[in-house]
Order: sequence, then structure tokens, then C-alpha cells
Amino acid sequence: MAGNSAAPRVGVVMGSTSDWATMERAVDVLDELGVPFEARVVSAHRTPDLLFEYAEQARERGLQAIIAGAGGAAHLPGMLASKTPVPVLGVPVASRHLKGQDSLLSIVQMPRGIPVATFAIGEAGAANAALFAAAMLANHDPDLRERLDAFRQSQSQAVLGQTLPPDP
Ligand code: RP5
Repeated sequence: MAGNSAAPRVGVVMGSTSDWATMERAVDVLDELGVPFEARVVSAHRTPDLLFEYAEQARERGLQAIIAGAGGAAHLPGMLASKTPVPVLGVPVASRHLKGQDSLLSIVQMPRGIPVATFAIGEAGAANAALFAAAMLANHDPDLRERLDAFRQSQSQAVLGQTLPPDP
């Protein structure tokens, strides 16, 4: 298990170590914003008992959001959501054969009553899930709200400072 705090507020879980290259983008954002998190592999299909245990303990352990990334038959976010009231943010990881469209549809098409907030396929989705989790936490955390505002401001400044190459 990785993380930046003994008392994580956000759980970042993924179905396999092969998802790490994508899910690392979520961790980068949480780190940058100073959000305490933990990161670990929890597989819906290969370690179903661990999935249940993780979900059942999430609220009492103080997690306020779970970012769950998986690829292919991506059941991890939905099954977590079915076992915990903690908001689950799903990240479809790009799969080798179907480029993550399978992951996206597996995550987004939840039945009514058990929501998973679903993000874009791949790294942008992972980063945005972390930003979204931070925004939720910032509703009750003025310091984090300031850091989030600063992040957005610096992002805007970076874009405003960009130039295109001169015409040939
Ligand atoms: C899913 O199967 C994982 O989330 C991963 O995206 C995919 C492939 O896993 P590996 O075979 O690379 O471990 O459960």
C-alpha cells in the first residue's frame, strides 16, 4: 500500500498493478493538493474478499471518497459502490484490445440506486477524479479550497502563457 498519510481521506484503488501508470495521475494530483490518500491494488475478480473488506471498512476508516480504476470488465468501482456509502469515482483504464471502451461502459452503466461518478478513459480521467474528490472535500475544508483555487489559477496562467510556433 502506498500513500502520503496515516489518516487517508481518499482511497485510490485499482484492479491491478498494470493500472498504476494511469492511476498515478490521480495520486500526483492528490499529492500536489495536499490531500491525504492511500493507494493500493484491490481486484474485484482476483481478490473479491478484500474488495468487500475494503468497502465495508471505508467509512469507519475516515475515507470520504474512493477513486477506483479498472480496465476491461471493470467491476471494481460498481462493486465498491454497492458495499459502501462513501462516494465512488470510477476511472476507466484503457484496455489493450478495446482501448478502454469496455472499461468505460462497464463503469458508467450502473443500475439506478447505486451511483458511480464516471470519468474519462485514461490519465485525464484519473487526474480529474482526483480534482473532483478534492473539490468535494474542499466544501468543508477552506485551506484545501484555497489550494484548489491556486491550482486552477496557475493552470489558467500556464495556458495564457502558451504560444504557437511562428508561421513557416
Ligand atoms: C482489470 O484487468 C485490471 O483493472 C486491469 O486493468 C485489467 C488487466 O489486469 P492485468 O491482467 O494486467 O493484471 O482487473
